[in-house]
Amino acid sequence: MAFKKKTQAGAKVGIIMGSSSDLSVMQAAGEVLTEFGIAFETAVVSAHRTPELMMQYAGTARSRGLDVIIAGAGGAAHLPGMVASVTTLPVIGVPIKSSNSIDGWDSVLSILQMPAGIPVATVALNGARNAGVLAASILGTRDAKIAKKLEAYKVELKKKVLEMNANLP
Ligand code: RP5
Repeated sequence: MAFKKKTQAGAKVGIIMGSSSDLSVMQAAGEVLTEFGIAFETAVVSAHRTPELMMQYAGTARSRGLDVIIAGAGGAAHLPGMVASVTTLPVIGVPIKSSNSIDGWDSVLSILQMPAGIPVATVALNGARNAGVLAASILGTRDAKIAKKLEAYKVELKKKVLEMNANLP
């Protein structure tokens, strides 16, 4: 099945989402990966509306060179869990408060409450930025350059909090 996707050369992370309506949230994951110099690919893959495509995507992810998959979905958010059931790559799930979400809990619980043996590393509601940082951390376990960038990132975070203290009225 043909599908339109954007791929950077040597993509290590796959960012997928159930609908292009998820993109405004999911793009934060791509922004982080760009900050860390990690190549990624982006695609819309719907568990419910394109199940064959989802199977194809997840089934070929490792052989195509991906190391981590970030999957975002809203409402009855089955994409991350179903992808995790097909691939042995780590899957990070991003619950999204979408047009078909009641209040976001539906997406959170659909992604979080996986059966034993098929984990999805679930980040906060709309937490795509943390998904990107977590993907970088996974890659950083065997890539010293990424690990160094993560260290510098944490130093910056620390600085910002110290600045908050300095600027308290
Ligand atoms: C989910 O349904 C998608 O991940 C999206 O969050 C939500 C709404 O999809 P659209 O109706 O905007 O295509 O499967």
